[in-house]
Amino acid sequence: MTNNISHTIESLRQRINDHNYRYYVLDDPRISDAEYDTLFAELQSLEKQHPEFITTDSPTQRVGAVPLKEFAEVQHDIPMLSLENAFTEEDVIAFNHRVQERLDRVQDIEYNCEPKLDGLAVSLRYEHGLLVRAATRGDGATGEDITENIRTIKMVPLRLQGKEYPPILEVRGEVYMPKAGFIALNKKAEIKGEKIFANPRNAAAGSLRQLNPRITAARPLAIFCYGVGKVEGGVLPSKHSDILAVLKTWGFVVNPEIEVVTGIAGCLDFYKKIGKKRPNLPYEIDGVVYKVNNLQDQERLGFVSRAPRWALAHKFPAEQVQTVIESVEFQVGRTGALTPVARLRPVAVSGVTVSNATLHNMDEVKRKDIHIGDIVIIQRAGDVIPEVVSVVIEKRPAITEKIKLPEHCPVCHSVVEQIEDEAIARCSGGLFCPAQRKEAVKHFASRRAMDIEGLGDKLVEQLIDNDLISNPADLYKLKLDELAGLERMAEKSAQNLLEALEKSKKTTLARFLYALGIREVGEATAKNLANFFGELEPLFSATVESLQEISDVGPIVAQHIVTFFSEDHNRDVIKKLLAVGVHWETVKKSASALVLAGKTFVLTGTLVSLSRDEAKDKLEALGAKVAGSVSAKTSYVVVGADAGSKLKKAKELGVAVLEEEDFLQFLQVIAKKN
Ligand code: JCF
Repeated sequence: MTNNISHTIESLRQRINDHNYRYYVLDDPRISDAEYDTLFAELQSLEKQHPEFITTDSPTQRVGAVPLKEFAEVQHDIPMLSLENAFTEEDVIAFNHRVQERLDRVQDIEYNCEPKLDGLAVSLRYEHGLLVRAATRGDGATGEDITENIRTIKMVPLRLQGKEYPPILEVRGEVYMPKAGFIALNKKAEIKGEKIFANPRNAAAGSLRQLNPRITAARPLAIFCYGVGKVEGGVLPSKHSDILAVLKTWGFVVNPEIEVVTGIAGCLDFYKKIGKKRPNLPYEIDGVVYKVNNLQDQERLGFVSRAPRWALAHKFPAEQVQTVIESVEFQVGRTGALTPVARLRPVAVSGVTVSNATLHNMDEVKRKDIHIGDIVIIQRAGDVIPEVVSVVIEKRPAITEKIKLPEHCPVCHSVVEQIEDEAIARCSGGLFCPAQRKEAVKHFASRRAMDIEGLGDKLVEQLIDNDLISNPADLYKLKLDELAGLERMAEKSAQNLLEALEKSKKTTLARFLYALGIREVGEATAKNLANFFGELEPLFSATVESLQEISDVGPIVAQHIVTFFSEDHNRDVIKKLLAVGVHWETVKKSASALVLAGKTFVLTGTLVSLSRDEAKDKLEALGAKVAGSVSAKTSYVVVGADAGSKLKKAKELGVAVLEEEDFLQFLQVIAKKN
């Protein structure tokens, strides 16, 4: 009897999954919504009577029961790359040239073309056909575990169709919010007086970053899958387009606009065709993506730092509109840089009201000959801050005002320095300048830095304006009553903030280094520094020369790092941060970052001041290999007393020989370098 019921339940699930597949993947539903709802209700009722048969992949189980406390980190098996951008036809032609050159091919290349969605890249991991984990892209190497939220998206199969899928399958795609859903969501939010999202991308991002999957479930999210990541135990087709076709058979939704074309002409035709269709597509796109279709070719092309050489995002031009510059203000950034910002008569650009635009710097103002009162063309491209493209000179009014760089910082009144040959003017006030303090603290607290939840920009400004803090270390000294005394701050939020601060103390060296806001040290460089040094202390005495051994660190960044750590103020803040309990686990140095990586040592004879094992440990800790016999590949032979045949062999082969004293000195020098 129970066997019978479990059978009925299972067959209902199959039918529902099949209808889902027909609806979303094949776009060919066979039953009405009402009939579908009936099946679904039937399954729900049976599962209610027999909860022992509920499985997590049942279509009724998309929404998890409890909200999460936080998202766990997910390490991507294969990095999630981003795409190189092209803005002009020339860029695309150059891309195709590079591809042909690298492949040593004169024939036209076959490309897989697709619309480029403006959403969020995610990774979906299936084990034996069941969805086990979904993650955001994050920085490409590490993302956040958003499994519970992804499960709520009906277009994502919880269980794969068919049988031929690999036992381990990671599929990648773009989660987005369709235009209609976005408009409906904002309408509802407006009625309820809730937050309005600026655009569908932000709405999709905000919806996926909910700790409570019930909220995500109520948001109209969708997905298009565009590729695979880690695959184990199965063989996939050898063309990208065929992989997409097989993904469809397993239940993944792939964009129906995707086409395979030949050569650059095919790509540009596709671009034009999709550009025409763009206003009528039910989702926002910001360009198209071209991918070399042959996977063997993809492999040969490889990738550069963050993007594959076999793919290109060809962006649509940003929407441009005209408006008036009503005034210009100068903003002071984290590093003291003064940025002229135009206050505009508000206009709508790609669905967003814009009232400010950056003028970048005074060189740009001069080059574009921008005056206050001018009619200008502004544009907004993706996430980028709106910018002034040009002045409509024939519409210039009789009276306009020239834009002048202030002599004194608008915030702290310190002298403004303009270094010759540098476009950027800076406030000389350093951390005496509240603007720089504010920006430094905002950066310190940000999600990719110390990730202090609840410490938003407005609050940082309040804290500094009220003299409650003057540097990041002061944050950790804040008291409940101080916080609760602030305007618009409830006791509960104050308590939450203190908890978030406490939580943020446990961090990683890479995050900490990034959080310090050293000029030109972004996340990637911070990570490289952390991997290379493994701890903080060596950075205090690192030199411009030694820093340049780290990948991505050139002379300028190296100088910024040295300058930063040589400033008393900065050392002091770091000391205070460590004293209040900011900490991290020691980073295991990656072997290739160690100074003796790739070097082989042979130890022979009796050493006096340390045992051979100790010597071996020391060498290995610096990345060296210690071998038993001498060969042409040996880098150094370390000889103690009574060394025999190995010393002789070293001399024959011309391998460098270190006596004990030299060796000890060598170790000392090297240890410093590391
Ligand atoms: O639609 C997209 N935003 C999109 C992003 C499409 C793709 O085919 C992508 C991508 C990011 C990386 N492919 C890669 C490799």
